[in-house]
Amino acid sequence: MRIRFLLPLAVVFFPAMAVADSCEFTIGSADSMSFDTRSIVVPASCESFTVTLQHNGRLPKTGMGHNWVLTRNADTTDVARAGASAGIANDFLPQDDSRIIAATPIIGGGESASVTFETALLSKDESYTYFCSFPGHSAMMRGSLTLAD
Ligand SMILES: [Cu+2]
Repeated sequence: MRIRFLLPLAVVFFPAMAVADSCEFTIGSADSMSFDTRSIVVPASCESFTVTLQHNGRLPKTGMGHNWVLTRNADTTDVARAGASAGIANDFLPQDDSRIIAATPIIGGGESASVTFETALLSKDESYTYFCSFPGHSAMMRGSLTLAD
Protein backbone atom coordinates (compact mmCIF):
# COMPACT_ATOMS: atom_id res chain seq x y z
CA MET A 1 0.00 0.00 0.00
CA ARG A 2 2.82 2.44 0.73
CA ILE A 3 4.20 2.12 -2.74
CA ARG A 4 0.85 3.05 -4.25
CA PHE A 5 0.93 6.29 -2.28
CA LEU A 6 4.51 7.09 -3.20
CA LEU A 7 4.20 6.67 -6.94
CA PRO A 8 1.91 9.66 -7.58
CA LEU A 9 4.25 11.86 -5.52
CA ALA A 10 7.21 10.83 -7.65
CA VAL A 11 5.32 11.63 -10.84
CA VAL A 12 4.32 15.06 -9.57
CA PHE A 13 7.62 16.13 -8.04
CA PHE A 14 10.29 14.74 -10.32
CA PRO A 15 9.57 16.84 -13.43
CA ALA A 16 9.51 20.05 -11.38
CA MET A 17 12.88 19.30 -9.83
CA ALA A 18 14.44 18.38 -13.17
CA VAL A 19 13.39 21.68 -14.73
CA ALA A 20 14.73 23.75 -11.84
CA ASP A 21 18.05 21.93 -11.85
CA SER A 22 18.58 22.23 -15.58
CA CYS A 23 18.68 26.06 -15.64
CA GLU A 24 21.96 26.06 -13.75
CA PHE A 25 25.18 24.13 -13.91
CA THR A 26 28.24 23.88 -11.69
CA ILE A 27 31.56 23.28 -13.41
CA GLY A 28 34.73 22.39 -11.57
CA SER A 29 38.35 23.30 -12.15
CA ALA A 30 41.57 22.69 -10.28
CA ASP A 31 45.31 23.32 -10.26
CA SER A 32 45.64 20.93 -13.23
CA MET A 33 44.47 23.58 -15.70
CA SER A 34 41.32 21.79 -16.80
CA PHE A 35 37.54 21.94 -16.52
CA ASP A 36 35.76 18.81 -15.33
CA THR A 37 33.08 19.12 -18.03
CA ARG A 38 33.49 19.13 -21.81
CA SER A 39 30.01 20.23 -22.84
CA ILE A 40 26.98 22.00 -21.39
CA VAL A 41 23.46 21.89 -22.83
CA VAL A 42 21.20 24.85 -22.04
CA PRO A 43 17.49 23.98 -22.24
CA ALA A 44 15.61 26.45 -24.42
CA SER A 45 12.84 26.40 -21.81
CA CYS A 46 15.08 28.33 -19.38
CA GLU A 47 14.69 32.12 -19.45
CA SER A 48 18.13 32.47 -17.95
CA PHE A 49 20.96 30.11 -17.17
CA THR A 50 23.45 30.25 -14.32
CA VAL A 51 26.93 28.75 -14.43
CA THR A 52 28.90 28.41 -11.21
CA LEU A 53 32.62 27.88 -11.54
CA GLN A 54 34.37 26.17 -8.65
CA HIS A 55 38.16 26.18 -8.28
CA ASN A 56 38.95 23.09 -6.24
CA GLY A 57 42.69 23.63 -6.29
CA ARG A 58 44.99 25.46 -3.86
CA LEU A 59 46.99 27.84 -6.03
CA PRO A 60 46.24 31.59 -5.95
CA LYS A 61 44.53 33.30 -8.84
CA THR A 62 47.74 35.06 -9.81
CA GLY A 63 49.39 31.70 -10.59
CA MET A 64 46.54 29.35 -11.52
CA GLY A 65 43.50 31.59 -11.84
CA HIS A 66 40.47 30.43 -13.79
CA ASN A 67 37.33 32.00 -15.16
CA TRP A 68 34.45 30.81 -17.33
CA VAL A 69 33.92 32.83 -20.49
CA LEU A 70 31.29 32.18 -23.17
CA THR A 71 31.53 33.31 -26.81
CA ARG A 72 30.43 32.08 -30.20
CA ASN A 73 32.92 29.56 -31.60
CA ALA A 74 34.02 32.07 -34.21
CA ASP A 75 35.00 34.63 -31.54
CA THR A 76 36.80 32.37 -29.07
CA THR A 77 40.34 32.66 -30.42
CA ASP A 78 40.27 36.45 -30.75
CA VAL A 79 38.63 37.04 -27.37
CA ALA A 80 41.10 34.70 -25.65
CA ARG A 81 44.00 36.57 -27.26
CA ALA A 82 42.62 39.97 -26.30
CA GLY A 83 41.89 38.72 -22.81
CA ALA A 84 45.42 37.50 -22.21
CA SER A 85 46.75 41.01 -22.72
CA ALA A 86 43.98 42.70 -20.70
CA GLY A 87 45.64 41.84 -17.38
CA ILE A 88 44.38 40.21 -14.22
CA ALA A 89 42.92 43.53 -13.00
CA ASN A 90 40.43 43.13 -15.86
CA ASP A 91 39.97 39.40 -15.19
CA PHE A 92 41.89 38.74 -18.42
CA LEU A 93 38.91 39.97 -20.44
CA PRO A 94 38.73 42.71 -23.08
CA GLN A 95 36.54 45.39 -21.53
CA ASP A 96 33.08 46.23 -22.90
CA ASP A 97 33.44 43.57 -25.58
CA SER A 98 30.08 42.53 -27.03
CA ARG A 99 31.54 39.21 -28.19
CA ILE A 100 31.56 38.07 -24.54
CA ILE A 101 28.15 36.54 -23.87
CA ALA A 102 28.90 35.73 -20.24
CA ALA A 103 31.94 35.63 -17.97
CA THR A 104 32.84 35.09 -14.34
CA PRO A 105 35.71 36.89 -12.63
CA ILE A 106 39.06 35.15 -12.31
CA ILE A 107 39.16 33.04 -9.13
CA GLY A 108 41.83 31.13 -7.25
CA GLY A 109 41.92 27.88 -5.32
CA GLY A 110 39.03 27.37 -2.91
CA GLU A 111 36.90 30.07 -4.50
CA SER A 112 33.79 30.00 -6.67
CA ALA A 113 31.98 32.48 -8.88
CA SER A 114 28.71 32.50 -10.78
CA VAL A 115 27.34 34.22 -13.85
CA THR A 116 23.75 34.34 -15.09
CA PHE A 117 22.85 35.16 -18.67
CA GLU A 118 19.61 35.35 -20.66
CA THR A 119 19.09 32.37 -22.94
CA ALA A 120 17.59 34.79 -25.49
CA LEU A 121 21.24 35.66 -26.23
CA LEU A 122 21.74 32.16 -27.66
CA SER A 123 20.60 30.63 -30.95
CA LYS A 124 20.02 26.97 -31.69
CA ASP A 125 21.73 27.51 -35.04
CA GLU A 126 24.95 28.77 -33.45
CA SER A 127 27.80 26.93 -31.73
CA TYR A 128 29.35 28.32 -28.58
CA THR A 129 32.59 27.72 -26.76
CA TYR A 130 33.33 28.31 -23.10
CA PHE A 131 36.91 28.72 -22.02
CA CYS A 132 39.26 30.12 -19.40
CA SER A 133 40.93 33.36 -20.49
CA PHE A 134 43.87 33.17 -18.06
CA PRO A 135 46.94 33.43 -20.34
CA GLY A 136 47.86 30.04 -21.77
CA HIS A 137 44.79 28.22 -20.44
CA SER A 138 42.24 28.39 -23.26
CA ALA A 139 43.80 25.61 -25.34
CA MET A 140 43.30 23.15 -22.48
CA MET A 141 40.37 24.74 -20.70
CA ARG A 142 37.49 24.82 -23.13
CA GLY A 143 34.22 23.09 -23.93
CA SER A 144 31.12 23.43 -26.05
CA LEU A 145 27.77 24.93 -25.09
CA THR A 146 24.59 24.45 -27.04
CA LEU A 147 20.98 25.58 -26.76
CA ALA A 148 18.55 22.70 -27.17
CA ASP A 149 14.89 21.81 -26.70
CU1 LIG B 1 42.34 28.81 -16.18
